[in-house]
Amino acid sequence: MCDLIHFRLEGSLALIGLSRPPVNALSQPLRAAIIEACERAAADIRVQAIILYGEHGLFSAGADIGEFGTEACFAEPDLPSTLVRLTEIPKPLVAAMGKLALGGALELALACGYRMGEPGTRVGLSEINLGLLPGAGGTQRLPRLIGAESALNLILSGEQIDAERARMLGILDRIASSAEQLLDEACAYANELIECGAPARPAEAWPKPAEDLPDDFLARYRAEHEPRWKSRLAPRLVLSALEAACLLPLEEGLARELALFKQAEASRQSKALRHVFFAEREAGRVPGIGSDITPRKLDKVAVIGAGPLGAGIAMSFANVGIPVALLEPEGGALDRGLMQIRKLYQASVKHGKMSAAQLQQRMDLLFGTLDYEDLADADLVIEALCEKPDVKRQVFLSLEQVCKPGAILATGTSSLDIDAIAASLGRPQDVIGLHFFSPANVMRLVEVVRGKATAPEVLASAMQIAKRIGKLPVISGAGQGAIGERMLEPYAREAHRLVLEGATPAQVDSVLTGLDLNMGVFSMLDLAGIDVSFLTRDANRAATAHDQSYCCIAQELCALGRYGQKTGRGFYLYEGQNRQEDYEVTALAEQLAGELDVPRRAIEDLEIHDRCLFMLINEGIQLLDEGIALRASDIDLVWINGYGFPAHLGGPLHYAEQLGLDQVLCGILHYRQALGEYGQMWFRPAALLERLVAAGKTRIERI
Ligand code: 3H9
Repeated sequence: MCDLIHFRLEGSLALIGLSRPPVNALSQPLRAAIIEACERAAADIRVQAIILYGEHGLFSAGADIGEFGTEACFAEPDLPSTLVRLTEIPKPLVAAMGKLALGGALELALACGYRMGEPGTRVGLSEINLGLLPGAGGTQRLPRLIGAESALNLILSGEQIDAERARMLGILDRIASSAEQLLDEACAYANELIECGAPARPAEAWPKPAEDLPDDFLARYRAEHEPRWKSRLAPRLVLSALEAACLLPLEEGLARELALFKQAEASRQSKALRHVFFAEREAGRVPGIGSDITPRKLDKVAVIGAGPLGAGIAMSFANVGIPVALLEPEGGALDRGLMQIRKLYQASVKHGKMSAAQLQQRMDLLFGTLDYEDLADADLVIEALCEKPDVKRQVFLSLEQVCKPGAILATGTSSLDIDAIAASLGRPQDVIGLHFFSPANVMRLVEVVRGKATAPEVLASAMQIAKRIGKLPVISGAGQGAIGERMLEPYAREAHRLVLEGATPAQVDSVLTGLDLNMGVFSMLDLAGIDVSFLTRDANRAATAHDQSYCCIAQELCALGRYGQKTGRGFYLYEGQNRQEDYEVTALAEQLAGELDVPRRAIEDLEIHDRCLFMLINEGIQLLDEGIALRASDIDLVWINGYGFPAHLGGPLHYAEQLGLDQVLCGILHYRQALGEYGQMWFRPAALLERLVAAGKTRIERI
């Protein structure tokens, strides 16, 4: 038997251990080995029951994602037929599911007649996160086990549920007393099955999965949920597969599921989401930071600034049990910040997401202070104040005086150059940027900004602590803003200019949300505060002074005190939850265009798409060329997780590859000509884009 399987006999039992670290992904060789082992056990007259388990504890993370899009995915034996073969074995199969059974792994367990977990086991059909649907029987066998409605919810959410919930739903028959006991207790279970003459597979709990549901259940479900799916394909295919489970015999349902799975696997959306999956794993690898670098111990954290951003950051640490000092120079603001945190936790208690005792534990970890001296023993200090260079400089000078040697001094700046901050201090090696996104207790992304002098172990520590608090850290080089803000600048500039030339904010936003972005530029600016982006622009005024039209509408709105949602008026008018177009903004655009001699015209949606997106993409490619971003995929992660770019488009640079790099270059050159002086000013293709197209490359990489 090959290395991928450990096979042994114990009395009347055959024990088949999957051994393909790290996660027993069900690649073609492992599938072949599973069939071979199961058939050997089936043919052995001494064997009366078979146990499948994970040799190193973990059961399996499902199909091998690296095989999708390649011939290996359906190379014989493919997963669907492997599992059909297992269901035909006339002896009871018990899946002993240690730690994790996701996607195809849960389908493997569903092909076994009996299933057992341990207290820490998590199970789920997570294919939807990869733009797929379960393709090896999950959409057909799960509804027959737990009913159509529960199965649909599990498949569409991609949620991983714990062992107890899996048992309540009927996915697990039993839970072992501990992870260590799982295999022994699975053997005992199998022996019981033999003793009582249990069939190889028990009767289906839900032979008619939709029996207790109204006839129009699926149609209503679709009507209710479809708006949230936007243009995603996979949820729609899941519904079709569930419909098959409800209407067709198993064999026909499996055939239908397979056809739908193949459609999803071949789709651009799934390709994009698979790109995102591997991008997330890649982002954690930092050239030059290997296992020889020991991160510093970070047990005590301090956050400066109790505004919404600082409060959210403080909560992220308290949520994982790390004590946090929250400093605010003004007592009233500190009280408001702490109160806000309590309110957010109270809302979680109300929604059943945490207990009152947990709320208190977290509040006990938060310590409000007005005094810098209280930060003397902090291992990591994160400044989260407004984007005013002088304020930040002053804060860092204070920190330098009070913080112990070796403490990491982090700035949460989105737009200032951290090298300039570090240069004014005597310990620049301890300075780093940690750019959180609001609301920081919810948003996953943290840009970890590496200054020229940042010590490798400071970088390693920052990456480690960000992961510890459940964030996705992405490394960026320093400059006027990190990856996200640098790209936001030309994208937002173009949106503003389009309004000056004749588009409306609502038209621009609807083109962007039509692409499935969470928000358009102007809704985003209104939410974040036009005054906040004013400060960012102000810090970078010299670089844009040659263009008088540069974001001039936002400048005027700011001067009028129209800061966005918080003042009830910005690019839009707000009344309670309602947002309306504001014709005064159009009038303002007309007036400014007249003053600046910018001709106004009707603007096509395609032009809005191309100008905003091509400028975004071009800046991303430029950042890669400058080495600010380590990888194109890091840029995609920043925009997906920080700016609401749809993951099923794979991020802006993956999207550019789908559009065709030559098309993007062609578009930029077109507008460089078509927009006259303005085009000459801003539509300059990144040198790397030109090199990539000249070299006939279709992927974005540094060359
Ligand atoms: C499916 O099953 C389709 C079927 O219905 C039908 C088929 C016909 N494949 O994340 P980590 C690698 S769709 C290949 O860093 P963690 C991962 O790349 C599949 N590789 O660790 C990494 O490699 P590296 C449904 C995989 O502890 C290493 O394992 N399944 C797979 O934070 C460690 O991973 C899923 O969607 C895989 N399936 O998280 C599960 N899984 O070290 C996807 C992991 O070289 N996986 N790797 O970078 C996960 O959610 C997480 O990886 C997991 C571990 C929770 C398992």
